Amino acid sequence: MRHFTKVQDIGDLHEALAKAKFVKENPFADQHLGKNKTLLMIFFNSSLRTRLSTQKAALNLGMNVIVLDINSGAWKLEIERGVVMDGDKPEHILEAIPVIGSYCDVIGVRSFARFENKEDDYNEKILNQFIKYSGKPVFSMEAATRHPLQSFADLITIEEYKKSARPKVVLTWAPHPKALPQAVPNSFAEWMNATDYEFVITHPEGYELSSEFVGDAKVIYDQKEAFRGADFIYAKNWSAFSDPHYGEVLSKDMNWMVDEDKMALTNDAYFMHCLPVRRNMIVSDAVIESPKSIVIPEAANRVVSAQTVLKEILINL
Ligand code: AN0
Ligand code: CP
Repeated sequence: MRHFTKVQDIGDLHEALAKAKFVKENPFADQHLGKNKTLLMIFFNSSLRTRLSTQKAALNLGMNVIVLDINSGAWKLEIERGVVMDGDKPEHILEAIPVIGSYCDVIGVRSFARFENKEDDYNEKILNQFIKYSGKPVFSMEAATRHPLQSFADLITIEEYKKSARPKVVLTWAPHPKALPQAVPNSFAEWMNATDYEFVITHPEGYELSSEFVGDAKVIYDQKEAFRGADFIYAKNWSAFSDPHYGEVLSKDMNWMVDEDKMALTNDAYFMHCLPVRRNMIVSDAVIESPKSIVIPEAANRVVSAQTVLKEILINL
């Protein structure tokens, strides 16, 4: 594996899970792999988990780490080619990327959907320029359409907690005050569809995700019906994907919040969320604090997913 941006890049999922298990049980077994290798993480957006877990993963592998927050301290970057740069952006991404590439061996990029142009977002305009112009292996730390390190950690977590071979996993939309990207639900759906789990997506009408990601998942508009018999409830807000409402908030219907009454409809399901989560919007205090909430071990597994991916990239350098 050279670049990691989507589920297909990790190869066979059973093998990937076995590799993740080894990494979790032997976090310092591969310290030699990263010796004198530098990871550079570049953030166009905020982060708590991704920045800390990916840095920890790299340190476990013996790597050196550089972190660049584009919005605090770096020059503002022009993304479009052909513009007269007489505005507030002193540097072009076409110089910045190869310069960044010359300082490191592996690059992690966080670059959310910008909701300015759906095609640019869904063509991964920024991430793909790093792949094209940096000369280095690139991995996504949440890009416009996917968050594969999160989805891999989610899969690892479900494998650890599942009580049957084919658990019922339900991805549910939940309300949020601001427009959020579709990357987390897209990616979660992509990874769940690569397993043999029973996978259901529930959301209000108008919040349909791209069919590329929905795949063969069952879409149920009645949230309570979707929750019946679920083994895992995975909550997430996202903004509309469909035209002409791309990137818009169409509903803040609090009836979609995950609460104890709805969890009571499930098969004693575990509650998951990628975090950060807005309490009493997405999920009630009682549910997120309940013994069935596994959001903390889920977040802890972000070190495991990042280390498994970084190890594969280092092996293939
Ligand atoms: C981001 C999102 O919804 O994509 C990051 C989640 C990991 N969330 C927020 O911006 C709140
Ligand atoms: N889940 C996740 O990626 O969190 P951060 O945005 O804090 O990195």
